[in-house]
Amino acid sequence: MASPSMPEAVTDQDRVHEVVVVGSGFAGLAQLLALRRAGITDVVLLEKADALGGTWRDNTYPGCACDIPSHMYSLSTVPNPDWSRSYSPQPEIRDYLERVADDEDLRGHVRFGQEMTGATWDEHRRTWTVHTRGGRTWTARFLVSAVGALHLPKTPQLPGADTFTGASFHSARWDHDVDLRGKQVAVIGTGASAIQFVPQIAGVAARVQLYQRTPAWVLPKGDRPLSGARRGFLARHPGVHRAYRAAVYAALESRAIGFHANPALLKPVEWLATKNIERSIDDPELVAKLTPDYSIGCKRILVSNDYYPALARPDVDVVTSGVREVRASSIVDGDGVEHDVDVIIYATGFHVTDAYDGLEITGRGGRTLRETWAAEGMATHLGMTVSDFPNLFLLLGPNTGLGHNSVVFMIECQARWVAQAITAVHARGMGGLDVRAEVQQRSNAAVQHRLQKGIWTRGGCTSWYLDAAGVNRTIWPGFTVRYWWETRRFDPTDVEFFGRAADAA
Ligand code: N01
Repeated sequence: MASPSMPEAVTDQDRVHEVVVVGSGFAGLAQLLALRRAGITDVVLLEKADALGGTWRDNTYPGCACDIPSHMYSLSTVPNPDWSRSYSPQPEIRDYLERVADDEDLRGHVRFGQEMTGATWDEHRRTWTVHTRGGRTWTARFLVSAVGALHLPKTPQLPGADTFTGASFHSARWDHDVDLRGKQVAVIGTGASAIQFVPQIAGVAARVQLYQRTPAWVLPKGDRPLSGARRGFLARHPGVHRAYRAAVYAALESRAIGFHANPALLKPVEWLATKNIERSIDDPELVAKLTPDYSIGCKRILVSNDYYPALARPDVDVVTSGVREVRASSIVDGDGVEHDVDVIIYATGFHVTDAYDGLEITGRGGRTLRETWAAEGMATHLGMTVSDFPNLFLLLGPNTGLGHNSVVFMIECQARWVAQAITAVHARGMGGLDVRAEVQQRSNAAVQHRLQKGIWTRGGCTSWYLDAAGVNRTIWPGFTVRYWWETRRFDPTDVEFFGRAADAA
């Protein structure tokens, strides 16, 4: 806010900030913390909504919870010994992020209601100008996009969907005003979101019709309440809590051996998942419908204790013939059978490899990120920097997602590296940095080479990990410890520094 003596023109919004961070989920908050630790405090965080939390604010569907153990799904610098369960429910994770902002005094950086629509690099001033919906602009020397990898819900255009007269919504925008009691509810999709909420609405709705295109591999979830005594003990003994976190991390990381190094090691896991179906469901026809025909790990492995029991209920139908047509109050399935429907819930995932397509991010030479990636694929260095987009950093960018461990770990590696990169610019008194094209090319080629050996390429499935050309642009192909190693120290020889800071805007 402008101080009384400050001319109107030099408001917080108009002046050149050191860093603008976009998004207030785990990534945005982790970035604020890492920048502060590096002594960089002139930072504004733009948040499109009126509350913090990113995906953990937006996803409020019944049963929404973490499918990674809670003690690894939190910031290492802001440990939380107080998780109530081994896999925490969404409200607890959202509250944790609110608490991080309060306890770490981060709220002063946040500007709510500021949705980035694009950003433009000014070569002369060596600044980024961020455009927000509503026509405002924000200017900074460095721009960190922490908008998230799974934040734009994807709703398929089913034939006739616009003629449907009942309620319909995407699971990531759950409409809590729609009362499902006694309704005929159609659920489209059987991914990580659907398997969490279907057990919650089964028995509430009169009937649930679950439209499954591809079955998921589902393992039992080792979810249990964590006792007050145990939580108190971890709170009193931070060293034990750190050791516990390390043990959970090691257990998760060991899964990577099967994913990356030797997919044959996943065979026993596949056997366990098959037994999980057979143990929960008696009907052989349903067992056959729910048994995937691709290798486990090719898509994200899901965990649940109540999904299969819900599907075994007499008031839940699994429809595998597809959706031929949506009518005013029904769905005609692929076999031509018409099902009455009052509510349609789309659990159909997110725009992932096209998540940046809607943002006009214009770098050097007036070329947008969308044009660059359309021409060359989503190539980056370490998922964070793109050549000809100087002073821009992407958090959870291409090929830094995980199928086996906590993305919060990746986020913290990135936030630290970004702070180091900005510090390196400052230390040299320069205006900015741009990753060398050959470094990006080498780095990207190495990632793609390793992906060829992984289960996602050889597992016999298609998934949202792949872009339109079938190239995996989502997953980090290796142990996360390798990513930590590659990002632990910013290497100044990877980039070109340019412009004396004194000459900049
Ligand atoms: O989405 P998905 P999600 N007609 O993309 C189907 C994270 N997450 O929201 O497999 C019919 O996995 C599609 O079918 P198919 C996590 O990373 C984390 O469930 O493409 N069906 C699939 O079954 C997760 O992986 C937590 O054949 C259509 C489903 O819709 C990611 O979010 C919790 C269709 C989409 O599944 C996404 O999960 C929840 C169509 N036209 C989510 N289009 C945590 O706990 C799509 N489908 C951390």
